[in-house]
Amino acid sequence: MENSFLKVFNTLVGLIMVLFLSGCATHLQKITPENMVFIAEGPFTMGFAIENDNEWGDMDEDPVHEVTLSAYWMDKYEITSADFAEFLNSHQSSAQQFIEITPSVTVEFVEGKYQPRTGLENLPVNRVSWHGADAYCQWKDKRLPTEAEWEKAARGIDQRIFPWGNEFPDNSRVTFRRKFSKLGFEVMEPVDSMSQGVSPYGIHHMAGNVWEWVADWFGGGTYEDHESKDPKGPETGISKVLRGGNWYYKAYYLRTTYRFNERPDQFNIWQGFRCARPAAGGKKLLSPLRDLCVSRKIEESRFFTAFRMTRNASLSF
Ligand SMILES: [Ca+2]
Repeated sequence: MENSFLKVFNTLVGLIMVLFLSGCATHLQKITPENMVFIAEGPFTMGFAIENDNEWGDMDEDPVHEVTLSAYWMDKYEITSADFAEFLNSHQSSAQQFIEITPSVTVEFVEGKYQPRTGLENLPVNRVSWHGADAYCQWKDKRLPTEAEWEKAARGIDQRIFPWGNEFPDNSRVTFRRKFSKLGFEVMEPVDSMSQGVSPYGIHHMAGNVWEWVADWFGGGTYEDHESKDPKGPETGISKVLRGGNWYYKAYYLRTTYRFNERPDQFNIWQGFRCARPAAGGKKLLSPLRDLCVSRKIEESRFFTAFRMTRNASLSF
């Protein structure tokens, strides 16, 4: 009798665990119709400790500090050539401020109309200025993420070095050390690909593919006297921040904390972006389960991922 009771009890406990874990999996994959991912209000650690044996990290990534962000939504994917062509066609009079069309751009201009190059519809748009990225996000009723929002979306709350964890990059996780002069558009991958390289929130290509514009002006000393709640960076500046590295760069630049910058009117082959949106008040109801599930995913990642970054690895950038 007692054994029967224990069997039933154990079965029920097992069933509850399965339901919980599958609930987490479903919840982690939950996205809005616009392919955005919810990131709950809360703190995370920003920056990189530059005093380390591998001599990784630049002065502007220091000091490491805690930042608390309000809840927000982040695009799960980089903006594609098809997305941006649609925007350009509705803003043709300003289009030349937003993108510079060359043979190495995934968008082309044919017979008075912008269109994605055939077969490249799901690749990221590239050679976009900051002004183009900013205008696109506003057109979608979104905005560029702040630098802090971008970094939290890339690394979560456990200070990981790359979006997938601390393992050294390879081309199964990230477009990495590829040359456009050799591979052409094959340096890039579709924006929804490489699921092994997603961030703790399931966001694709936070490392590699195209560098991503964010809202903030760049300041080398921004972290010295940072704001701890929803920081927005310097009030003005000369250049805007880009994050995440691109297909060409070495591991050092693919780190979640690396800060690049460029003038907002500059066009380069590797410039793309994604958008964010502040969360509406009611969405905070999702936070407790979300945090629990993300924490569980991070613990799994820690368990299964050995820290393989060696001193030799650091010599390869
Ligand atoms: Ca990217």
